[in-house]
Amino acid sequence: MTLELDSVIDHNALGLSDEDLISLYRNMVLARKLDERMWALNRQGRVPFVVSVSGHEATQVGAAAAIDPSRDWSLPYYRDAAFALAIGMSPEDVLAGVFSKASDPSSGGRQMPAHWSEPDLNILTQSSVIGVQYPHACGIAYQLQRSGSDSVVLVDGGEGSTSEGDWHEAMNFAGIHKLPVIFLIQNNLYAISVPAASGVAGQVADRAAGYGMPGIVVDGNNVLDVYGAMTAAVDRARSGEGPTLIEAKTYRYYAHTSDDDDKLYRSREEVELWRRKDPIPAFRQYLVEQRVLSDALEKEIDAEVTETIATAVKSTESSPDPTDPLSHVYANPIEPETAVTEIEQEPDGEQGNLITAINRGLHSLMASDDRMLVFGEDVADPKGGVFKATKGLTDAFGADRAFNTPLAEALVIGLGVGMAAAGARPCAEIQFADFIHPGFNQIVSELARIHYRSNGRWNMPMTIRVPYGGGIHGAMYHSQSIEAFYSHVPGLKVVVPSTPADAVGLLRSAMEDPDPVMVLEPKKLYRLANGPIPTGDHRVPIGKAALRRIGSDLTIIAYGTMSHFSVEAAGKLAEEGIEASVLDLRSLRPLDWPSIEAAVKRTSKVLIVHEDNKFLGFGAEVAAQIGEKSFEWLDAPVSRYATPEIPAFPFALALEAQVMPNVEGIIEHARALAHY
Ligand SMILES: Cc1ncc(C[n+]2csc(CCOP(=O)(O)OP(=O)(O)O)c2C)c(N)n1
Repeated sequence: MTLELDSVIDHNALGLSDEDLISLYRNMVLARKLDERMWALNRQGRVPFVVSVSGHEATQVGAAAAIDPSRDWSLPYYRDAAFALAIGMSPEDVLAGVFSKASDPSSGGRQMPAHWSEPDLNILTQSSVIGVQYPHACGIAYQLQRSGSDSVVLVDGGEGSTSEGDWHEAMNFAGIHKLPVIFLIQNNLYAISVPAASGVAGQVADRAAGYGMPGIVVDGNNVLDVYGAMTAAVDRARSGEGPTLIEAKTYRYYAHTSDDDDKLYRSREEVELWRRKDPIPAFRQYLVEQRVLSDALEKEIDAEVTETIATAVKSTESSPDPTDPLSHVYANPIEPETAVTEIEQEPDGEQGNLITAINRGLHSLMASDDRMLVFGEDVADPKGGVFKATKGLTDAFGADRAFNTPLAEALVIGLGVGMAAAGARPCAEIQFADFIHPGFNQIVSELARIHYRSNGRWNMPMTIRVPYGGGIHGAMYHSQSIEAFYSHVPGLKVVVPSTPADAVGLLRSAMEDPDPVMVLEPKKLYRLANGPIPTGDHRVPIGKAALRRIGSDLTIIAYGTMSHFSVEAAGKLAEEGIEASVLDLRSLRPLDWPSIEAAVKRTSKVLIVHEDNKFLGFGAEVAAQIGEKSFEWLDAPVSRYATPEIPAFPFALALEAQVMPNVEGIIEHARALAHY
């Protein structure tokens, strides 16, 4: 499939005026001179690190000219300084990143330079992680398409990034949904030192065919060629025809970054050869021939750009440094302050099980907020999820609001990032916790730290529902407990309901929270846990534990299935005269420390139970905090009952029964502790 282009090197055919041409030229000169200035600042020891754009100016300036930042979105990568300038960031903005100043609009000095972000220009924050931006672009595009907008999304990267799974997952999704996305790959022949021949099979542009979109190659050193291809792709996207892949062939003149030595892997002859194709003199020549650029105007532009940069360097270098590394971890920081001291009363509601509660909760939330989108593998009707949690949502709310994604977990999370940025309320289902691992990067490196890394300028209100845990004959890949991995991550909130009412209430709180929340659903309890299912806007606050039972001999701290088991165990312990409290944490991050502390003070003995393995499991954190902060109140060492050090539960019931914590085991551990 090819995209038909008219004569792309004739600016008249492209509808560009003389002023447009001069603007393109000035932007290219500005980017080059600023790049050279930044490189010099680095060599003078005034800035620690720079990423160079020199060589890529035509590609980036041509691309920026084809989109409108007042309505279109862009996800530029770290080499995109010329793009950033051309789309509307100022030299001061760029330099504020390089000098890591408080005024850095991208991150307030939190990220390396050239990690662009500017909500006012619809530039979504970018990280250092290669390839993660592509699913974000699709999430934004999905939301734009769904809302009937004719805006488009431009996402950039190097040819090296097209080896990442995220790129392929995004290309696939964009192709399936005919999303208004333009994938612009700046092929400069190297990914740091690795030549494209060793990193890319075939031609990047040829890959488009496999994803049902046009793939075109442009001369990335010819700004008009790039602009022509871009405007055609933008027109295509605006008119609903779908995505385009553009491969711009170009070259970078300096090393990968100021920390790299390109002499190790590129000959000087090769660099010189490419320098002869420098896009700026070539365009200058074109403008002179077209009588658009006179000597006088060229000098004027040179002088103006030089002066602009000098002024920007001066003002930025002396501007204030950032001062606060602790703010903006969460848009809604929650610090539990009061301890629970009474057994939580059940709300009113029809009796039902946990999975029914989740399904009803989702229906209620979808009905009350049309920004909410539910997606994941098999979630759409008629299947409605492998556990039926999402049953009926597609029928009730439409195929655009409750839909199946391709089998690609990084994409699922990455889509949510883009959707959240574009104003949706994404609620993703990961089919089993065991399969969330391909999405780890998108959760930990992206979703959870976007608020922090953008200095609070982007929020990520996304909920991820994850069935987890054992006890259902699920074996090694349908039984895992993943809470320790994710509770470790600042920026993420992690909750675990163990009753139908909590499932509804925590889900609502998660969906209303401006931060990403992972809801771990103990799938053993889907049908085992029964209770009232509240209707209306029942909420369970994030960061609030629940006392399930009160006894004075010891406290069992648990969550999920183990909370359920602990209540049963406490009942049996009472028959032998041991009175145990059961504290169901419900929220792992933030942790309800006041309620734990109150429990320690009340009973002086604590047993922590979880079905993850013990070493560095969540209980280690709880035990450490008790040891640190409440040691004097203890009458016995904190005890932990958890799974032995095996990778996951075996399939055979006879084997699983030996390793998964159970009611009898809780009783034994509690008894030993009570008699300590
Ligand atoms: C996931 C990931 N792996 C490795 C790196 C280290 N790294 C940074 S840039 C880069 C090369 C990228 O090359 P390419 O995508 O072609 O872009 P270019 O820098 O050439 O413009 C690598 C390997 C990273 N940042 N992220």
